[in-house]
Amino acid sequence: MAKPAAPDFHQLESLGEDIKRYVLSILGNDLYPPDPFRYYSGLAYAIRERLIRMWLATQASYYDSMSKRVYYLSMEFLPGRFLMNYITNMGMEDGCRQAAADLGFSLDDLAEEERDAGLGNGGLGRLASCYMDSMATQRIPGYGYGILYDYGLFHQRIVNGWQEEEADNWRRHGSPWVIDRVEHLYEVKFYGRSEAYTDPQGVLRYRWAEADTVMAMPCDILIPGHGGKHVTNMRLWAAASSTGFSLRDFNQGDFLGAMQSKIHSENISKVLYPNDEPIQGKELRLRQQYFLVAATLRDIIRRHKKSGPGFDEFPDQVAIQLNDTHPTIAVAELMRILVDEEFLGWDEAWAICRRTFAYTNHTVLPEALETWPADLLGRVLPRHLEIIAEIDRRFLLEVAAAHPGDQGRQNRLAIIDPASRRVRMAHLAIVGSHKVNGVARLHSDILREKVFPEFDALYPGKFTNVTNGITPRRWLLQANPALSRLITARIGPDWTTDLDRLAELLPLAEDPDFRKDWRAAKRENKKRLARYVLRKSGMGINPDTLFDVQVKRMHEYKRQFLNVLHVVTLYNRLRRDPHLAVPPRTVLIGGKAAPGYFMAKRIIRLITAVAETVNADDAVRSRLRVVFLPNYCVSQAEKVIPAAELSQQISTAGMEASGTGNMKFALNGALTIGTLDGANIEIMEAVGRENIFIFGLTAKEVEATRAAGYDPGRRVAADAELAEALDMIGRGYFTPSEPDLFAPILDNLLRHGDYYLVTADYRACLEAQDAVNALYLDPEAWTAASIRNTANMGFFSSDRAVLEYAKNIWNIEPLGE
Ligand code: GLS
Repeated sequence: MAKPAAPDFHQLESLGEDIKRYVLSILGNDLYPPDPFRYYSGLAYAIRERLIRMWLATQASYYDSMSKRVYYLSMEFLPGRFLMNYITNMGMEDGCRQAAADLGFSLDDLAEEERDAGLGNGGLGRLASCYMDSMATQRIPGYGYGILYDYGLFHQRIVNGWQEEEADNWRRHGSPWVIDRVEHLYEVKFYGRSEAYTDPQGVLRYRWAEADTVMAMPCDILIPGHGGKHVTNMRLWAAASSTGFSLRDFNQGDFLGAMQSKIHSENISKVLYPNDEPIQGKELRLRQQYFLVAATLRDIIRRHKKSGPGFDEFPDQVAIQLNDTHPTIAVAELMRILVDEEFLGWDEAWAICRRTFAYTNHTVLPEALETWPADLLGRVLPRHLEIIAEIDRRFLLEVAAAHPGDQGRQNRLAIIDPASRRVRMAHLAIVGSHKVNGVARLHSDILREKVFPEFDALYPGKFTNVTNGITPRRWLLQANPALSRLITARIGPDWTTDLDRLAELLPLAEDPDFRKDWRAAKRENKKRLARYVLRKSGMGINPDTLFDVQVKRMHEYKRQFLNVLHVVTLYNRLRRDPHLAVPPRTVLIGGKAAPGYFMAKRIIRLITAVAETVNADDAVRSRLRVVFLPNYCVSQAEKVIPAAELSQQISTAGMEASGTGNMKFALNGALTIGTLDGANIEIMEAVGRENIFIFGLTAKEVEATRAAGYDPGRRVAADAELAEALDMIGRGYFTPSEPDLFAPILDNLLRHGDYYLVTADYRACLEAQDAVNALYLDPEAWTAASIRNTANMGFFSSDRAVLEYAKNIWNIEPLGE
């Protein structure tokens, strides 16, 4: 029998009618007056329907192939907006533009109606979303698992120059992308106690008694791969009270008490924690972590049992990737399920665990390496603490066997720190996994050599590197239509799924016509950004200036302050010499500070103060402008990055694990000014030393400088421009009515040793900026360097990264067509 023709899931002909039908039937709205939000929603539902059909087909093919799957466990995903991503990945852009136009709208305006899904803090969550896109595109059978927070990362407003936080109620108007699966609820337990009992065979066993329960409801968000044939999903859990499901409490007459406990339960998925000061003491955060893990493992095991094989084959069917230490309690949970519920022996269960889990470390900042007080963990998860203690006991026997008599080593490696009685989640993750990876070569080296050297010695080969990547679909194809069109016109469309193909652009760097087109694309993006800035802040910026951009979370190690010192120095130079031979510049800075991070918030205030002064000064008016972009988020990044010409990646070397913004900028043809930190090093190797501005201390020099007892005072005394800039900031030049506002920043620098070595790298940074100016004054040479940046970024595709994970860590083959 002939194979039936593949169904056309896209069905563009009926799109316009479908949109109208959804406005009426789902939203319950009139078609008139034509409100853009309604039509955005109608379009979204029409796309959703097509996507669901394709997703069902993909899932059926997974079952048919019985393939091993990967589960990417992450407390954060940062997808941003979905609509345009779905449309581009499904190849429906032209059809949707037409349908929108027929209804009297522009597709871009409809897309602007969508609120970002901001369920992550920054790079770590965005990386998870890029990996989802790449797994779907590369046909790696896998799922993302996370939490459906009601409130994502806060919305940032700038009021009188200061950051203010507002709740991000992103689903207030509903979200067409979230598919609630009310029929698949799981129970998750907390508190209670661990109870020993003897089973009928006389074996001593444990069970979890008198626990509270919360329900976990799965909500799916679909992820189409590029080309639209393969659709996967992330499953995000929402907490629901068990009270709503068993009426026992109500029937006993305690209505308000029951409601109280309902609220308590539902709090679990209420809000994403900003990566603030220590969150380790926060019980709710621990409950969130366990909530994700418990519900996810139930789902994985359900699927595993459905497909047939026993538990000894579990690691051949299941790979679980721990995205940072946040979901590490999964190690103890899988042990609990296998030993207490499936009655496997400890050793057998432990072997399964280790073969199943792998752990990605994303930071070496000591405050981010999670530890939980053992008594808190034991109260919330009593049986898990016992299991962790047993894992620890057995592990320390291993350590003792390898290094007899070395008690110090045992104490350093212990999972439960004997001195503080805190559970070191990174140690649990390392011990319970078969692979541990860092996210850029330097970072992975630092993990092995500095952070976990004794683990590396104990487990040779366990530590490895997978340099991060970004999806070219969102970060070039979708975000930068002008450049994408130009690239595709020259080398064809295959670069979107095979980014190494961009290397075919290299010879075109020598072609003056191509350079002209390249500049025109950049200029179009700069104009688009200028319109956006005008709309959002009422401020005009000139597209014929150098767009110098630093957008990322505010943190001292990322050194936005060093950027400010450059701005102030440039300002001083321009005031002294209005004819200075430098290109006019627009400096754009954006980023959120954690709500409790005093210093980061003050640096935002400093940026806004410098901006006010500089922008009001007629003496430099056409030469220098400074803009703070409020509420940096994924959808804003999509406008900012394609317009950037200079990308600031200037962290203190050794402190930025990888960075991924650095990759997005370079892919879009911005030149990087940066330190030898994180993935900047690999970017430099890829694009060529002459196409990037590298400055400052290396990671090794940073270490040596700190060890030798760095004296910022001497450095400042020897550098008149630096002294002048610091003096202006310190004595209130930019905030005359509050002259002491920035004293804490200067104190940190001058009295507390300048831990982030801003003063140490200042002069080198300025020299690098001189080189930037010189090159920018030669537009042909600048453009050629810009083309070479884009052309050499193939390695940084997240397709490459997930294929490396699949081969070296998950042991999974991509599915065939
Ligand atoms: C981070 C690092 O700080 C970034 O350098 C890295 O690019 C990112 C993804 O690996 O992970 N770690 C973290 O806790 N937040 C991050 O953005």
